[in-house]
Amino acid sequence: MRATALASAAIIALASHASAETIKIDVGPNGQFAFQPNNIKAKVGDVLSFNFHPLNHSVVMGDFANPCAPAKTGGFFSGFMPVASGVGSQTFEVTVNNTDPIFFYCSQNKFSHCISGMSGVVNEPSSGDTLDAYQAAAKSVKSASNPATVFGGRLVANAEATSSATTTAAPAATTTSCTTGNKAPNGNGYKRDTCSGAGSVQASIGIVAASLGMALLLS
Ligand SMILES: [Cu+2]
Repeated sequence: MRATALASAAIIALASHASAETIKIDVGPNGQFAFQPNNIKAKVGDVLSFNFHPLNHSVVMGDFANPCAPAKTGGFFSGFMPVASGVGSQTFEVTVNNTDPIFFYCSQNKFSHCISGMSGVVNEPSSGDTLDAYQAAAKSVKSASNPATVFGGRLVANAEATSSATTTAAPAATTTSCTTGNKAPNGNGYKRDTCSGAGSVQASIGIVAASLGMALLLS
């Protein structure tokens, strides 16, 4: 009996591993402030693939107890993904490590995305901490927030974007470097205009420092 149970467990583990799926979640499709689907069943090893639609959305893992705020421990943050048309040049992919409920939301405050219901859940409890309860509580939140930096997932070239986006292919590398550092805190607007700006600021500081060094040497 015990051996059979162990064997079954092993088979189930193998089977679930072998059948790990990528679950596509559209972020803001058709101009809606919503994730689609927003109530997902996932098993360990599955990958959540967030596919960004126009406007400037993000996805952040939160805790049920604090709607529209980042999870106190662990979690993930995609950064803001400005998309003019079609879908974003990169998806954000998060591997599911356990079957605990995962609440997630969009932290865009322009038009209050999370507060107006832009959130979702993976492995929703059957009662109590439900997505309905999360979204109801979100309505009384003043503003959404997100971590300072992108973490907890991978930015991956979006195959869906390559066919329609002739102009986004080249800037993709710039986007990648921005998301790891400078992009995140600047997400309240609809433009990602600070990435190159931040670089040039650093460059100017470098020049100032060099000039100071020169001045000191010369004095
Ligand atoms: Cu949003």
